[in-house]
Amino acid sequence: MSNHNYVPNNVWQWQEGNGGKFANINRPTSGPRFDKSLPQGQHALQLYSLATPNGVKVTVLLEELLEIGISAAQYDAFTIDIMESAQFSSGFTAINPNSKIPALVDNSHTPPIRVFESGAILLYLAEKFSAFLPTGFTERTECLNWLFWQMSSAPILGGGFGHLYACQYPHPNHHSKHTH
Ligand SMILES: N[C@@H](CCC(=O)N[C@@H](CS)C(=O)NCC(=O)O)C(=O)O
Repeated sequence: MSNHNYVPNNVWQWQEGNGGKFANINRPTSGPRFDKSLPQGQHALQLYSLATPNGVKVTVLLEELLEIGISAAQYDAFTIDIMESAQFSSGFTAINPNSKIPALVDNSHTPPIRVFESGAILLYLAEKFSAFLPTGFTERTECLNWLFWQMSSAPILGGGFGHLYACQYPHPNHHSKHTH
């Protein structure tokens, strides 16, 4: 939608029908919108996710950990259907108040540890299993450089750019009469 006369409010008031699919369902408040607990499997690691680029980062790492023989990385994976608003259930918001997949629960701790944000989950798993994160100070720093790069810059170069360009901002040709 092209709307270059848009002036942001000082305080964002959520209004129904204010944009695309996810602009409509995201609100300036967090917390559960309905009561439903999460399913739980048999392994210590419980993953609540979906096969989106943010979601698959975590399953790729879990599978790589299993591949190098770390059997404690076995996990149960449950689909959170974000198109059906499953991210707003009481169970899911308890493990990620920001209502975004992926989210992980580690039941090998008492009380269980919740982890959200795909980058935080990657770091958590790498540290938990002492794998794929270099221990040398210099190498660890370089690895974290790229971890934070992929969290912040990569989405803007990839899907984020397309999403914002197509959905949020006016087409550049609408900006100025002087566009070639
Ligand atoms: N920075 C977050 C982004 C997660 C994210 O944007 N997840 C999307 C799917 S890829 C989502 O759950 N969207 C649901 C919504 O916006 O309601 C991360 O890396 O974990």
